[in-house]
Amino acid sequence: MVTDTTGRAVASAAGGVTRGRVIGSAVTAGMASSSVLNKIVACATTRVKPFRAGDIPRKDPWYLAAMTIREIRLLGDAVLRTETDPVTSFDAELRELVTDLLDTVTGRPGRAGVAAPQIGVSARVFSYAVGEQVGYVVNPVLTVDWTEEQDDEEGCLSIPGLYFPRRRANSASVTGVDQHGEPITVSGTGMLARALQHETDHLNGELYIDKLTGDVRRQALRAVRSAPWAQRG
Ligand code: NI
Repeated sequence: MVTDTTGRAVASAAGGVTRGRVIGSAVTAGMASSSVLNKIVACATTRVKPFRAGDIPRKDPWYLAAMTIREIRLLGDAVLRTETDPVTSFDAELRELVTDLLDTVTGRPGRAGVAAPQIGVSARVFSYAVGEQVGYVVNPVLTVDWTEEQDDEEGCLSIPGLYFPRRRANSASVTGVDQHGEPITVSGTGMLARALQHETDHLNGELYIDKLTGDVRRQALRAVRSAPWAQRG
């Protein structure tokens, strides 16, 4: 694969710019031949893993171009209704899943969380991105505090374009492990608490519309049925 360790040349080539630097090949600033560029573009459109410091993605433009933003499975896809398996192997496959979940949640604006089933993987892992709080949890166990409730509108990437008020605990905490099996805890209130509850539900095959009631539920079911993306099954 023709790239450097930062993925910078790949991103530049993908954007049609020829100032990329590629270690160990003929490409130097301003000299990219079309054949080499073709190779670089081919890499960019298949799969390129950029350098990453820690688990939090950098947001430079070149980095975004090299992210792996996975396609989101939509309501009607059986994987969303399947209870996920706990992660037991803390291997390269898990690291790739974690990277993809982080890329997929941070690579588009307005995303608060992505659960593994939403990218077609039936494993107990989700990522979240609420304000400055970005991360992931493997094998999460949810604890909620119903002392205060919230009833704001909620949405889901797998049910695109629709939002309905959904009652949630205002405070939630998730314990689990990181990609190396080390214990981690994520706690929050408001939007983060909502995201932790929503994403853990995904891992149990549950979607937020399942627990709507009354008129809101009827509205939601009607809207889902007539949504342009709805899969009939
Ligand atoms: Ni969702």
